[in-house]
Amino acid sequence: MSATQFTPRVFSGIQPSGNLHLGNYLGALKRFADMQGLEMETVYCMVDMHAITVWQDPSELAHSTRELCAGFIAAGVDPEQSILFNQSQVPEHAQLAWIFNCVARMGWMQRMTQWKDKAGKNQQNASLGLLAYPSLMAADILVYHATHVPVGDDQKQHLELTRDIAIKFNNDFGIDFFPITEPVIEGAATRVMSLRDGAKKMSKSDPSDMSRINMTDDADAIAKKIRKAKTDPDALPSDVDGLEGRPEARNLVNIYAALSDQTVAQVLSEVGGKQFGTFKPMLADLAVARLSPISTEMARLMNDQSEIDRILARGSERARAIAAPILDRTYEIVGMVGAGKR
Ligand code: AQP
Repeated sequence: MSATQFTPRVFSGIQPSGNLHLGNYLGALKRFADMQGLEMETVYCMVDMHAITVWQDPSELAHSTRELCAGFIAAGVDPEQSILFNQSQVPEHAQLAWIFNCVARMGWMQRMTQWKDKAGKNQQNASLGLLAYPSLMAADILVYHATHVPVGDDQKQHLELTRDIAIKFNNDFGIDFFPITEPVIEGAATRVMSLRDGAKKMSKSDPSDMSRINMTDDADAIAKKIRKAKTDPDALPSDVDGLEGRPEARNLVNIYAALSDQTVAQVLSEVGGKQFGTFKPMLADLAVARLSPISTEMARLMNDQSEIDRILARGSERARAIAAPILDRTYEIVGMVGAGKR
């Protein structure tokens, strides 16, 4: 069954694993806020159960979850218009993930790039949860029968696996029950790269803080990181083809385009021919103008943590109202006695 036969619904999530950065903002949060205007129900989640697939200090996990909630709201996600909650308060995610663990194949999980990158050479010591991560992600999406999933480019493979799980479940049980979800990977900044290495994705876990712009960085830190960002000696090109083979230049131009809501071609028509010594201060000013109000609002929201907890509890109730009947019907399809009586 294609996603078009279901009521359109958006789902996406972010791990509360600290160091929320510009890549998370441009690849995810900003787009989550924009999708609220598209007349689809929007469901957004702090995926704390994904975060613990690698070690998290308990008090830091709680802090990061609340800070991420503040980040969602400060970036424009309205907790009334959208359903905003943390994953562990909606047990249907884990319950459906178990069913999917029994549908998905080991080989599918072992092929995932993120598993290979994060487990590295030490696979025997990685958590079982890290291997099963994509199965929980499929459950996050499909427990809402979500049809559209806005994510950064790095999540493309996991979304393909979500589709494979839905197709296999539907085939195994001879029923068109789960939608075949559409990934929404669009815009100039679907893959924001490290400021220190244009071949590496900007990431929360990069040991170098200079590699990323954190959403909590102040204006001085943002300007310093952009000033010190790795570049090449040439001037900026005037057309998109001129960025070929220049990953660091491409990255900074992509960031400028995404922050200013322009295409890369529009940006290059404005800045083509300029040296980085001129372009970097322009980018720093733009980044500060866009991010400072967000970090200020995040800090304000973090002053009232009981309000954040209330928002998450209310969002979880609303999420469960959608997820519980879908899980119940799944149990019924699978043949679990007692399903359908809740
Ligand atoms: N660099 C990025 N560019 C564009 N989008 C990005 N996303 C992450 N990094 C970039 C998008 O942010 C959303 C949430 O991602 P996540 O919470 O699953 O975290 P992640 O992808 O694991 O983020 P990191 O920073 O890369 O964390 P670590 O270092 O722990 O692996 C997703 O939509 C993702 O695509």
